[in-house]
Amino acid sequence: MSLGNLKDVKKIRIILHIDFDYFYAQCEELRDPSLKGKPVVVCVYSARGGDSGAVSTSNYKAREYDVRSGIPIKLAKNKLKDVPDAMFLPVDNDYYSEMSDNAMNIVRKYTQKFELVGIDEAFIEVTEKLEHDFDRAKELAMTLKMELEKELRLTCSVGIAPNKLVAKIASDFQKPDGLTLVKPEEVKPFLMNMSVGKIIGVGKKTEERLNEMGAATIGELARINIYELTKEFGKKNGTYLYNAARGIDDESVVESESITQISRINTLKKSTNVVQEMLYDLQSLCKDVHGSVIEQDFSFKSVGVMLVLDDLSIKTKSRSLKSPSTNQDELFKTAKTLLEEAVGESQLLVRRLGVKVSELVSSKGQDTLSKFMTES
Ligand code: DCP
Ligand code: CA
Repeated sequence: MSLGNLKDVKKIRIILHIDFDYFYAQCEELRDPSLKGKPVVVCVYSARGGDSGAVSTSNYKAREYDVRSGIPIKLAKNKLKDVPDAMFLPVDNDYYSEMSDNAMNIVRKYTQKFELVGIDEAFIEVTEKLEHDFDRAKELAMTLKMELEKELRLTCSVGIAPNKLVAKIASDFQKPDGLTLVKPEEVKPFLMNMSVGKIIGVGKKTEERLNEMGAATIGELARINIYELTKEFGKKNGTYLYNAARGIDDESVVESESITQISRINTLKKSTNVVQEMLYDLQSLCKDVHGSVIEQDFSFKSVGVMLVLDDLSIKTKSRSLKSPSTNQDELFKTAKTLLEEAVGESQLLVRRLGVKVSELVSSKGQDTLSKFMTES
């Protein structure tokens, strides 16, 4: 290999886009496994009451009936009117955020170049870590998928490519539970027959306009010259489309703020308001949270508990410690006191129980942010 080529290899990045499958609906299946196999529709009911509002997302069974994000709930009910086991559930944003935190904390462990781009998607860059080796990136993605499945029972789809644009298209390529690797030399053929609507930022309007200009696929878009594109869409967007059609995208992975908390949540076998009956779960949640704290070299200065009560309302309590701790017993004792207080203040049964630690400090004594900044 000539020196020039070697330089080019050094410039090539390896970026993964991770996107969780039918996220809200998958979270619902997790807390109620009896939903599995049934069409599940997660709904944002509007204040007007009844069935007014829109579908937030649906699982893949419901998508077979063409029930998708954004359609009116009434229309979704109509499409599923002959399916007696179809389930319509209200959104539970707190729960999805908690699941997202847990999932993203696992993803973050794989690299410091982590960018959160939505509740259920993230980019990570592993170029240096894997010494420019795309085959190793595929192995890393498989390990990550396995860990997410084992720890949280969540499936996701992963795209691996030399840039964010192609990685995002790749993660969408084989959904659900997909893994698509697009090596630099495969970028052009991969994009060729893809619809222009797959390009990040190309919405319905732009897609229609491009279709009118003779570009239904990305390959056809690549045949339109830059002058025509900038004339139609302006300099910035025209240039973006021109580059995108060639699989070129230099956007860097922008590191998101580092971890601020670590939490775990469990559904109790039986709803109860007797603290004694929750201690086994509390102990196991504390053990998991503590394990994650130690694994990531943190100590914590604040402990919290979260209770999901029988009417699905949420009660939280937290307390700051005198000094940062790594002690599992201190975590358990504090969480137990908080649990007793929380249960004492409520008449309702507890359905789900969560434990959280926050105000994380790296074991070297620096706060989390400065630790990541000095290491990056
Ligand atoms: N979402 C929403 N309303 C939309 C689109 C999405 O409330 N119009 C929410 C619900 C989704 C989550 O955001 O679960 C993630 O959006 P995605 O577009 O990634 O869709 P899903 O994860 O549901 O499905 P997919 O398997 O296609 O990724
Ligand atoms: Ca998703």
